[in-house]
Amino acid sequence: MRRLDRTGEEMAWFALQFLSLLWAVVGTSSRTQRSCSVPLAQQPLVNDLQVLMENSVTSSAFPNPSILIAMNLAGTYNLEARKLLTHQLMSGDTAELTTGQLALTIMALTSSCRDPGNKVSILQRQMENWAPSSPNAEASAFYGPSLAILALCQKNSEATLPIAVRFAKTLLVNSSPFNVDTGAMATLALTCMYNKIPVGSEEAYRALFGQVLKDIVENISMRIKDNGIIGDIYSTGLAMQALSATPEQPNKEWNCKKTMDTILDEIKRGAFHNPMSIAQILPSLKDKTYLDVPLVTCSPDHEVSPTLPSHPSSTPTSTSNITVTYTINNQLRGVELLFNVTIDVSVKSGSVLLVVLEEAQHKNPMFKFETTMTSWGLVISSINNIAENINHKTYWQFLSGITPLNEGVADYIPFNHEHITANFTQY
Ligand code: B12
Ligand SMILES: *[C@@H]1O[C@H](CO)[C@@H](O)[C@H](O)[C@H]1NC(C)=O
Ligand SMILES: *[C@@H]1O[C@H](CO)[C@@H](O)[C@H](O)[C@H]1NC(C)=O
Ligand SMILES: *[C@@H]1O[C@H](CO)[C@@H](O)[C@H](O)[C@H]1NC(C)=O
Ligand SMILES: *[C@@H]1O[C@H](CO)[C@@H](O)[C@H](O)[C@H]1NC(C)=O
Repeated sequence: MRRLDRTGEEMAWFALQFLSLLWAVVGTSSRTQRSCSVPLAQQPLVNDLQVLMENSVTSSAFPNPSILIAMNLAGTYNLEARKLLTHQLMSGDTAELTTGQLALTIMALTSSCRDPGNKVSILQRQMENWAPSSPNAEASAFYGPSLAILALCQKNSEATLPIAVRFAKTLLVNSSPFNVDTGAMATLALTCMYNKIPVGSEEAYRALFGQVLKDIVENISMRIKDNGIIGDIYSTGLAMQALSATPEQPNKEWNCKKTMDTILDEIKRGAFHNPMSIAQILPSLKDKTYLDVPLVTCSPDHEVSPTLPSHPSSTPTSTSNITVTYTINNQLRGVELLFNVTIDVSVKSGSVLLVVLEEAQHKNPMFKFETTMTSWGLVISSINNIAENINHKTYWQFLSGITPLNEGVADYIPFNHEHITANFTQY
């Protein structure tokens, strides 16, 4: 019996190998040799990260489509979480979503082998009416539309062609400062379109997409630092996807292994604990890109158990307090409302910045603030009655000294005597 089982297993294994070989030959458009893999010895680290992300899914949490995409691309461990999140996204109200969120939801449902139904036609209509807010819109204004073109391309590339052409031409003439996250997402979207234009049919379209891809990839490549980080550590995952999928290579060759090694070091350092940050890095750690979303196969009995993660509670219960200097500064709105005030607050060492804000608010009502929930967690949307405004492109930017923070208030841990400023500014 046992022998027979083994033979069956082996045959299945060989069949699988053969299939994946075939897949590799057929599906060359999204697979490339440019990718690099996580060394075997480091895989438990990546498993732990995935478990951390999957365990953030609860019935009360903000349903985050990026997490479902990452989970499905990586191969889900926690099938309950997958089921719950898929259900939440299936039954969520489409009308409340932005273009980018709708696109992510479509890709998430596709990655769970669900039919996104009329969500696709709704998104298509939104994109047919899309125009950048101004001729020189800030780069990040293209992030959501990039997601939309990627999702639509995967569903119906032919109908998406005119939309994508308009999008590409708009990108070509835009001259606002380059943004790595946005450039990476635009690269994935236009690579999908590029790959789906039949060779020889419409050379002009291929040339257009190729040209824009070349420009963006060159800009991404200029943001590669000596240690391999592309932009900052939180844009690197998306940039890796872009560089490994694009048909247009940058002039300067990208050392994928160096990038991978530094990211693994950052993971060890604990830099990726926010579930959304994991969702954006995990595909690259698993040698996948968002272009693989339509290729996910869903077999219900495919459950993988990771080696149980050992999570030593890395929060030493320190009793010492630190002092943080906190300034709120509005030089932008309402002549009679301008303020620039500073307070010193004492918080337990190891507290996140949000605790500093709460303590400041408690000590002086002028520091009162409001938050909004997003896929990355809490955003500070208003301080001292001055609120961010999309139409005015205003927001509260957080800085340490004069350097903008690269994490939000619920993740960033201030050090003793740090000077944090919340500055009301424009993007
Ligand atoms: C556009 C953008 C912004 C815009 C958002 C408004 C707008 N115009 O749409 C603005 C300029 C306001 C912004 C602000 C900040 N951002 Co920002 N932002 C982005 C970007 C490029 C795209 C987000 C997007 O459109 N997603 C697509 C839609 C469909 O998804 P969504 O979930 O609905 O998007 C919302 C959230 O992403 C949210 N958001 C944007 N940034 C941040 C940051 C934090 C900490 C939180 C909690 C939420 C949040 O705003 C989006 C629109 O509502 C991402 C890049 C990325 N890789 O995700 C960075 C990114 C999310 N931002 C980041 C950061 C650090 C910030 C700031 C903390 C910077 C600072 N020093 O002040 C502030 C937030 C401060 C605060 N008040 O709490 C980091 C987060 C990294 C991390 N580990 O937390 C990212 C990943 C950029 C990066 N590579 O470093 N951001
Ligand atoms: C990228 O860089 C080139 C010049 O190197 C520039 O012309 C182009 O507008 C930049 N931006 C984008 C989004 O490609
Ligand atoms: C705000 O106050 C700080 C000191 O409290 C000062 O250094 C800074 O120049 C002020 N900024 C403005 C714009 O007034
Ligand atoms: C230490 O920080 C906590 C908040 O984290 C605060 O409530 C407490 O008052 C502080 N202790 C001192 C001595 O300042
Ligand atoms: C704060 O915001 C104002 C208004 O946008 C801007 O002029 C100033 O340079 C900003 N300060 C810092 C330190 O970024």
